[in-house]
Amino acid sequence: MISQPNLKKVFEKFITQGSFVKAEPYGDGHIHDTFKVSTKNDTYDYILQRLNTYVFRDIEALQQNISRVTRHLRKKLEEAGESEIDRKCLTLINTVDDNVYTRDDEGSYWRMYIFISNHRSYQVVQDTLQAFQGGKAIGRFQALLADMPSPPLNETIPYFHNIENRLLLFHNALEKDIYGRAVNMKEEIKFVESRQEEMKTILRLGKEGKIPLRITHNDTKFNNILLDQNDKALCVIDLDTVMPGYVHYDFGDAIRTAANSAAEDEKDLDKIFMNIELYEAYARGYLEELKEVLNPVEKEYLPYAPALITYTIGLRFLTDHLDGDKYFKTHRKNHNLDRARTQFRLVRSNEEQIENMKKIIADICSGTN
Ligand code: ADP
Ligand code: GN1
Ligand code: MG
Repeated sequence: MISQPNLKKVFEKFITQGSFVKAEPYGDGHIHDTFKVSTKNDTYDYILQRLNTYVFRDIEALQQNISRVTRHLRKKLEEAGESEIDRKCLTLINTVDDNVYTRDDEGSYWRMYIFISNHRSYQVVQDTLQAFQGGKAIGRFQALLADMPSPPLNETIPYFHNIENRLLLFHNALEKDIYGRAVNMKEEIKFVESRQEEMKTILRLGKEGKIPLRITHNDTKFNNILLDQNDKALCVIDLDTVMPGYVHYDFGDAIRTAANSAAEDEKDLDKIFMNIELYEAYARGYLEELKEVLNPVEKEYLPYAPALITYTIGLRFLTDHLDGDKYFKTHRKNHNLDRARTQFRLVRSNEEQIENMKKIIADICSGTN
């Protein structure tokens, strides 16, 4: 943990109207060190982040993407005549030397955003209204980014959701087994291997040209979707992985978290299942925004996306457990292993409910319900 005076010093490298009062760790992200800065004599409070350079190797390319994406979103919201735009899209703060990030004396990279005031953020979704609004938020986000002018966005993490890449990294880590942890993962290894071929379906459809690459968010965990005080869609945050992808990645990751009956790291696996009502509510919100845009093959395969992404993220947790917890922040022993087990239980629940999931999407798309 970095000391308070340093946070004040970093804060002061950014251009604001007011002055620093205090900074406190904020939120439940797994990647960056995030602080909320409270101010005085300023319209805003701020989110200050020390960026994770193990995960993001090219900060210049990362910040260039975020700058382009946030400027595009702002323009679209302005054109649509929206009010309170500072709460509806992220705003990067410039530094005194006219950049969108800075470095401290230790060489760490920092960026700052306006703090989205009066928002609600959920680790576990409580009702269908929240799920529906989450779906609207991501659907709208994708629709607003559809006409981003070229050039294409930088790939901030190459092959991020590519399952062939993830399987390769897993098998490499398993072979090395540096920390001798594989011995406690026999069930999980069997689970991974039994499904590795079928999980390549979306990638195959992409290679065959049946589903297009679009601009997707790629990290649609529910706590990256902020709702307002009435639980209405407010702002999609955590734009680090916005880059070309398949819509299934965003749909799948959102269902993984929005329709999970419990937390991502719940240890009691009997508590883990996909809540089909939350799935339906999210899908309705999402497709209300995108039904006219997606092609028939994209729609047909949406029901398979939750299992794919939940499996992929489970695989990443397991790989990080083998690697010695270098990627995701962990807060207890075997945290990544617990997370992986939860994901795999959820995949089973997805699989058990696939017919229902298909019917729901088909009904929404044909407008029969
Ligand atoms: P990570 O990649 O580590 O998940 P995020 O960018 O998602 O980092 O930020 C972590 C948390 O900080 C978010 O889940 C959210 O609670 C909070 N947060 C991030 N940006 C903002 C913002 N502009 N306004 C309010 N809260 C924010
Ligand atoms: C990370 O950044 P955060 O905490 O919202 C990760 C996602 C995982 C998620 C699992 C850049 O999301 O890919 O799905 O943890 N982000 C990155 O909770 O790897
Ligand atoms: Mg996040």
